[in-house]
Amino acid sequence: MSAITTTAKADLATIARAFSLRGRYLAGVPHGNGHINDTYAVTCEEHGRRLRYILQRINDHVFQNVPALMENIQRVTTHVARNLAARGPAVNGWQTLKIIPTREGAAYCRDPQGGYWRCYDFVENARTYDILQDLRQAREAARAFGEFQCLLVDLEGPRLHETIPYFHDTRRRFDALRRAVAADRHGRAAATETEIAFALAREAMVDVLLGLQARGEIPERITHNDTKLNNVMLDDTTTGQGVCVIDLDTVMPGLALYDFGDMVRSAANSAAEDETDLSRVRMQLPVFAALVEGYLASAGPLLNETERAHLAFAARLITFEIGLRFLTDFLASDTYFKIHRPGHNLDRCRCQFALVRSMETQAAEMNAVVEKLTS
Ligand code: ADP
Ligand code: GN1
Ligand code: MG
Repeated sequence: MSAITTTAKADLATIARAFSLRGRYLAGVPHGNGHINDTYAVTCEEHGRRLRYILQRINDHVFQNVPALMENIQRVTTHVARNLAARGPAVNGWQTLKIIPTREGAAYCRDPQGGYWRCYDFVENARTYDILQDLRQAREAARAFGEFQCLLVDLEGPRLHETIPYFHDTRRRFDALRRAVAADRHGRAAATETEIAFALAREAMVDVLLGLQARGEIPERITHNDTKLNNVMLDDTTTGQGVCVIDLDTVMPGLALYDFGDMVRSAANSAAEDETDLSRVRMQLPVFAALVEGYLASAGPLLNETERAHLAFAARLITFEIGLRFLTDFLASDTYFKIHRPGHNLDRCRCQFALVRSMETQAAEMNAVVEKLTS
């Protein structure tokens, strides 16, 4: 059922050896819960010491220009590393992802089937969470994503490549759903009438941030664009602090509000992203407040008044947008997001829409939190 392709163990060892890893290859095992790439933790041994790396097959169905994507990541990681070094040694234990080049010095290699592979240093003494454990984690995760935006404001050179054009164009996401419903190529629309009606009733939301951007009221910035909770590593030994922002495939021009919104979608949900008992799905206001607090602590000075005024709305919009995407993928017979059971994308969609509803009923409280923390 899972779209995870099984890479034979022997292949993984061969691919690992294409990179400049230290030590002797011991093992490689699937790692993490990403929906897009195939991720493996690789262990090597050097002088009796174990070292780990992340080896990833990049999803080239989703990312159609891998060389451009890797060029972005190289520029971004080099720039963040330089800015961190300028701040002095290991300020707050902050790190950036480090690309391990191939033995030929390239940022990625290809396997005999044409698959694209890259390798990163494993960020040790830290981990990601699919579900938030406490308010401190919310503050730390949001602070780290905000910090990441700050570290990129002075990125020099040409505009970054758009690795997925119109990624957060909610109007296009909405229209794509409408087209998928009309085509109904896999006969799945009848099972989703309630969700389709929920989506269509909220069309008015989809143009709000696009309109503000078109009118120049909110600026384009370099943003992460995939700020879900499990894309930031938090120290799991002593401090609990944000250590490293990962999953940089979608770092490109975007809106700060999309980044903030996706933090709320993924961290403030009281349940898992694919929870089927919708009575358990709720937007937790104290978590929202901790996210606002953490995000403002780092990115606050960057934001203009219009951005600040739309923080709560952005959370609702992005949750709606991801719900639209899960539903569209369900109707298209699950070709984009990895699934682990039949109907998985529909379950995810229902959960996102339940979260949207929860945010709608708490909109006034969410805005009051923002007002209090920004005044
Ligand atoms: P996807 O695009 O599929 O979400 P990610 O790049 O987010 O792929 O990687 C999937 C998971 O692997 C992450 O959520 C994280 O748990 C883990 N991971 C990724 N990169 C690293 C790294 N450099 N060090 C440690 N763990 C990592
Ligand atoms: C994907 O790659 P991952 O699992 O961190 C997706 C995001 C969605 C998210 C929903 C490139 O994120 O846009 O919000 O799933 N990434 C891409 O969980 O489409
Ligand atoms: Mg990820």
